Amino acid sequence: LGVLAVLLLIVILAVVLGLTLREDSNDLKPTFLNRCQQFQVKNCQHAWEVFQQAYVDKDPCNVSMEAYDPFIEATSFTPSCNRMMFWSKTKDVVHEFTEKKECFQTLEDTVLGSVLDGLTWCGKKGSSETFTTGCPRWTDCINNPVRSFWNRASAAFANVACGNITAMLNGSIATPFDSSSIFASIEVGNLKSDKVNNLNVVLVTQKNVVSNCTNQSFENLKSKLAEGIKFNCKEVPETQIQECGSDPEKACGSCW
Ligand code: N1C
Repeated sequence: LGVLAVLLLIVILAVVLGLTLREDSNDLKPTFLNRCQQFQVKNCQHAWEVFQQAYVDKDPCNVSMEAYDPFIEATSFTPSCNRMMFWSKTKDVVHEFTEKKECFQTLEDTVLGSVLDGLTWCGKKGSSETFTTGCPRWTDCINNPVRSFWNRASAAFANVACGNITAMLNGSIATPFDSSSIFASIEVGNLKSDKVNNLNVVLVTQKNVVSNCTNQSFENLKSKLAEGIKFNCKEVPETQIQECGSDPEKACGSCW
């Protein structure tokens, strides 16, 4: 009886371990659905299926931005004018701030950006599966599923932007407006002058300030902005942004 009990225990352990490992090696779908359900989306299962169609059964270096068009349509959202926040090389400070204070909305605060933030995925030719390992990295090839997604989603976010918009850029690097970034190469060119009045750059500075608002790269930014969209820039210490985020008394408009 003792031997049987031990055998049974081993079988149970093996099954439990097997199930956990399986979920670990392919956890994109549950993560996607869980995050999707935090938003008022009617049909998250449908959104998942439309999303998958962009890259399954395809060479993972040959997925275009346009492949995500149906998914972008399925998750369309209403922009909150005057509250939209763009960023480049400032991901942590931006999200720490938007999480604490509901002054601004980044792409990751919408269902479209939230469901895939921080994740990696790809398909394979001849397979109907989604993989989360062995996928091309960001620079391995241009048309990889993750990069094409962020390019497409960012274009959609910028396309509907309206009112006064804000962008947090990094003052601790030599080129805060870097032409290879998504902000520079996709978002700025997709802003529409009939909807956007002002682009307010918040240049986040740390102890050692490397660039200020007179940085040469901002000339490049201004030249890429559609005529009619005004440009503003303000240098703001990172500590000031963090303090304002944690201070419930501070109004959104008085942070910088
Ligand atoms: O290339 P970036 O920044 O300029 O892209 C940031 C810009 C933001 O304004 C967002 O609206 O583009 C949008 N965006 C995301 O929302 C996003 N979430 C997560 C772009 N990239 C995003 N990621 C991941 O961050 C993505 O996988 C890529 O690798 C980085 C880009 O960050 P960056 O170079 O600081």
